Amino acid sequence: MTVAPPAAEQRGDAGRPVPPGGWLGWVSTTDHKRIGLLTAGTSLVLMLVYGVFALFMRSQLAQPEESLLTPQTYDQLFTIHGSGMIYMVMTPFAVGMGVYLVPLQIGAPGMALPRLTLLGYWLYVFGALTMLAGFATPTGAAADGWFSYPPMADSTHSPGAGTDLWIAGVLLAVTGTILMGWAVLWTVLRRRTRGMTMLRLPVFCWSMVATCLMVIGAFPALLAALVLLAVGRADPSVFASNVWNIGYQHIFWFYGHPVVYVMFFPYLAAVAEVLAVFSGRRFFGYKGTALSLLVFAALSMSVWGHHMFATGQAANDYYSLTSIALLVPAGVEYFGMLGTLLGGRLRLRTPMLFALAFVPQFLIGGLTGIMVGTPVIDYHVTDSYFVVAHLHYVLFAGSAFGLFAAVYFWFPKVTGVLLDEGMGRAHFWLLVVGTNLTFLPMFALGYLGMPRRVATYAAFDGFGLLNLLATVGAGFLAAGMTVFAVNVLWTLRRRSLGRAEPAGDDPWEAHTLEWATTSPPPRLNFPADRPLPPVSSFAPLLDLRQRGRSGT
Ligand code: HEM
Ligand SMILES: [Cu+2]
Repeated sequence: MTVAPPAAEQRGDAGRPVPPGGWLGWVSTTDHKRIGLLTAGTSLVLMLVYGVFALFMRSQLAQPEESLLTPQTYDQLFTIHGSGMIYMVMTPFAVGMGVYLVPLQIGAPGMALPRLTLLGYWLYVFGALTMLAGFATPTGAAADGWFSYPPMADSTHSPGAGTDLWIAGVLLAVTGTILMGWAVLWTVLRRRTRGMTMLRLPVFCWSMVATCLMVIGAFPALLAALVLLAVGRADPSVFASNVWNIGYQHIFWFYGHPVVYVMFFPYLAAVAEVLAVFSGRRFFGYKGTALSLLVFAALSMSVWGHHMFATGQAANDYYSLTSIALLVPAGVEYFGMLGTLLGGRLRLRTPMLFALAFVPQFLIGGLTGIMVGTPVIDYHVTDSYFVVAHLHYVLFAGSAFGLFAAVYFWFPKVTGVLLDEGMGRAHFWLLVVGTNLTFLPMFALGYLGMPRRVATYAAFDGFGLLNLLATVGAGFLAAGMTVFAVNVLWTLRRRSLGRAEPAGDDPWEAHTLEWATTSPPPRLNFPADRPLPPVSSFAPLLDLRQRGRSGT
């Protein structure tokens, strides 16, 4: 570990009292690095919890007429699994990465609005706990699926406290996410170092700008939907007519579609940074990608009705047109990634493996998204396993692979030591096999007509073999995630015993400013005795090396 030179304490935030040490120092910290780490760490722990729920579900579905779980338990598990993964894992981790990385990447000593960020973190933690508390009530946790549609979720059909706790939990956590989103956006706008114009922001920072704009623009709609649901549970007349049931869907999906990109941009951008660094090339198509992220964010608020084709209450032509228009910015981003790889000298370390797998796997998610965005196909596969396959290709085979690319890539920056490469590779291969074995058969299952959200199926349905394959795949996933957890804990343990080799400040020859400081960075991010390199592009460290090589 490197200790910050005392001079660093005097930069930028001079005069601020030195924070308390120990655990109190952590829970009350205004250091963006600690808040970012707390957020990311909490999300990873929750990912394992909700992952275990998925294993129970997959075991239940391994063969027809299985009775491991009651239908009631199954409903609770898929609801908390799905809503947990979305509200409490993939979204907060994405924003948490922003909290950690954005100030470092723009050369700032800290966040704008650090206390608001901390409040956001605590709202998120209490939200996650509140949602899980549903399991401790007599009627169990919420069981209405991650979008909690009325009338299913009203007090007549879902009388227990589980749904109320679910509403409160999501409300708290999402409020926290919104606060963090404001803080990250404000940081980009207000705290950039000299020379860091908006068009020199690293790709990851651009992804956070677009992400935070969506968080701020669309997430409040979810709060409105939740309030509507809570009011409707207290006063059943609200949902007595179909108007507000459909109204709820409109408001919900105004949030529900953009959140997909919130769980996509930061991971895509992490992948973009990894691809560039590990091919030794500048990211290709920078301006196009930055622009396409903004276009994407704007368009994202106009496509929500594609989740409602089957209701017959949304303008199909309009929504399928806007949905398919998303192909354009998505294509720009894909060309950026492929163009970066082309002609690069690839170094296949663990972060790069995850980034490379992200590219084709996410494509499967994206292309099947175009399919379900087309009403004629959607009518056939809606509410079937095809949708389950599609959403897991996007969120797991895609975003979660980006998440792991990010974890392996930035781990040495955060901790000063590298994760073990052997275990990293084992994790990677188990995940590649497991992901595709689990989720590919589900496309076929959906096509054959297996409905989603059913606790079991009959033997004569003929879904047995494909489900068995999917469950075997889940076993690979569980093994892979165990290796990952062991790798992290083992590496941190070795570090605290002083046995892990220091990674150095910039082990990957990276491009952006966070690698210009020590690993881990000092409290105010950049040692005062070490001037920041000049910023004349979005890859200042690469510029420095190239200038060094050409001798200028
Ligand atoms: C980042 C990781 C993941 C995310 C974001 C995610 C998200 C979701 C969502 C949103 C749902 C739908 C819940 C609903 O309909 O209300 C769901 C269902 C489900 N997921 Fe995941 N999931 C993830 C990982 C996994 C993994 C690794 C597995 C398998 C081992 C899995 C297995 C399932 C199963 C079995 C269902 C229930 C399907 C049904 O009955 O309709 N998920 N997930
Ligand atoms: Cu959508």
